[in-house]
Amino acid sequence: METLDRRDPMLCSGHAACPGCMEALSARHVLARMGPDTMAVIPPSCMAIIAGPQPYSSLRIPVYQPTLEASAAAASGLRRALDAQGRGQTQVLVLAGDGGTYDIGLQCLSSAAERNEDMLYVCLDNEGYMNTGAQKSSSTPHFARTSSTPEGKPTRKKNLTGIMAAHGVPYAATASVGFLPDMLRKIERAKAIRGFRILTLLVPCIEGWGLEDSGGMEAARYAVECGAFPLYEVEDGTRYTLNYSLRPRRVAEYLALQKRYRGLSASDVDSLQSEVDQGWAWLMRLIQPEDVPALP
Ligand SMILES: Cc1ncc(C[n+]2csc(CCOP(=O)(O)OP(=O)(O)O)c2C)c(N)n1
Ligand code: SF4
Ligand SMILES: [Mg+2]
Repeated sequence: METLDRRDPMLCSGHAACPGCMEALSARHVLARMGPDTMAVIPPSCMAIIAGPQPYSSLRIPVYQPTLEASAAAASGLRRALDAQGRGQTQVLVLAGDGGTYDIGLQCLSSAAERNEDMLYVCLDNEGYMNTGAQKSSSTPHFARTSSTPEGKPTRKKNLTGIMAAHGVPYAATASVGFLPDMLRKIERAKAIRGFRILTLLVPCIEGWGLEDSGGMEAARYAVECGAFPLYEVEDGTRYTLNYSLRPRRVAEYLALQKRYRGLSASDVDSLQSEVDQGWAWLMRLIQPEDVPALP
């Protein structure tokens, strides 16, 4: 499947991501699908490092770097300015990390969603404050070791997609570069909708998760396959659709790929499995029966 224009990429090579980074790969696909008539808003994050400073930006489109807490407000202002110039067709795309989304930017994200601002907000969720040394965020999963929770995070990961769907926004979805056709379809779908849209992409972090340089794609697939990161989409806050209904792996297999869970006790592994099972059961209660894809 040819998905990227290699002759004229929107994210150029030579950028500053770690080798094997799933965030750069995910962003490259998002940008390729959004096309050149797009303006990006990128708060402080690994993505801001990957984009780099002007005039050396690795992106072929204009980039506005606001403060960490202000992405959705900055994107709202950009949207209004473009509309005032008669450029309603230009897409406003936020590429923000989980710290800037689940935590520090949540207030203005919620406000922008409530106003149904016309933007695509993409959360590049690597489950921690990675570019400042892998501290925990409220997206970090239970028990994961970070530089600020060296004995393991004592609380669970926040359910961002559930929170954003509860705003009744036109489109909220999860996606993963490990399931590329599904992710590309969701980008296209979100691009075609007007109003507030949010995609949360799980991006395994080589450094912060303690993965092999070549291990990002495997972790991206295992996260979905064990049910820790279900693929689903929500329209207008009410219609939930599950996009991958299988669960061929145990959570333990996913944890074993990552050094951030090294030495986890068997009872903690069981607890995590139960939490993932509870999250899955919550989702199943919201899915309309006809939306569950048949097992192949
Ligand atoms: C209000 C505020 N607090 C802290 C910082 C320092 N800071 C810059 S980037 C960053 C980490 C952001 O984490 P995340 O949004 O998850 O992006 P990632 O680095 O993981 O890609 C922090 C804490 C800041 N710029 N502004
Ligand atoms: S720290 Fe993680 S997310 Fe950031 S560039 Fe490196 S691998 Fe990518
Ligand atoms: Mg992060």
